[in-house]
Amino acid sequence: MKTSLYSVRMRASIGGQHLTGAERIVAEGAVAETTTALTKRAMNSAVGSPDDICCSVDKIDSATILYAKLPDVKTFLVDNFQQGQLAALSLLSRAGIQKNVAAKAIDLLAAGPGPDGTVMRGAVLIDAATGQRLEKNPNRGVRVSRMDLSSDFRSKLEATLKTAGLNHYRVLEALVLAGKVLSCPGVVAELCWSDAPDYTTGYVADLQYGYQRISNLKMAGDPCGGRIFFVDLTTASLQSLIDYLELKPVLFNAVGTISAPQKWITNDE
Ligand code: WAQ
Ligand code: MG
Repeated sequence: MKTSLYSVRMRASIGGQHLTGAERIVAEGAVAETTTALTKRAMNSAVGSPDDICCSVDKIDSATILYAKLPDVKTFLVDNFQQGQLAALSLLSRAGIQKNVAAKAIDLLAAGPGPDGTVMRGAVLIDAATGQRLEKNPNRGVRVSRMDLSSDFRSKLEATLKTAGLNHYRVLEALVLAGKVLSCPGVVAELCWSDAPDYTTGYVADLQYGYQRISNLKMAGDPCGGRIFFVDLTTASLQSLIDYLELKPVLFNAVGTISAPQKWITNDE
């Protein structure tokens, strides 16, 4: 009989604010060690010791798993975060997001998208056509879950990313998350940068151009960050988008092309 797979999810908070989270899909024999590893990660957060850590484990119906290929990876080097945000604006606009909607989204992440400029636990959903925010709870947002690498592919991807100089765990995790988001019917593009004060690289992802890293999207030391998913409600309903992002199990078993970093060239039309 095939081994059962389990979704393992962790989230931790401090002072009522999101601190860290992670999601994995692992074989039944690896559930215990995975919850330990994720709990350790929360306990060792640079920000402080969490007030609470929540680990959930759910069995996955293997018949519902989508096997998919990760997006291509590009890296654009920018001189400062202002230029990085202009690059994000340009890449979002190329993905089909109107400039005013994209500019508003960038300002929202920079200000902290949660209530009173806080960090959200999940992502903001924005209607790509109108710029309207769609998530029901602006503190929680939509949390993408139930995605991972297939177990025999993990070491291969780690080696590939290492060769490309991208062996930070944040790259691998964000690439997997962006891969799942892009596989969701109705998603047009994603904008992300970390809430970790010392991690300034972020990305814009879309189906055509893939995972496009931008070396600097915020001032070093800035604790704000987040994710915004731009969605097309003419091709998918809000509920079907949320259900897919939260519940559909997606396992990646192949990588796209990984390009060498290139300097961002401004191409104002
Ligand atoms: N679903 C939805 N939103 C999430 C999730 C999730 N599973 N995990 C995190 N977020 C949101 C949440 O609002 C966080 O505050 C925000 O994203 C940032 O999370 O190629 O590390 O874990 O060099 O800080 C991107 C660039 C790094 C990596 C992103 O995000 C690279 C990162 P963080
Ligand atoms: Mg994280």
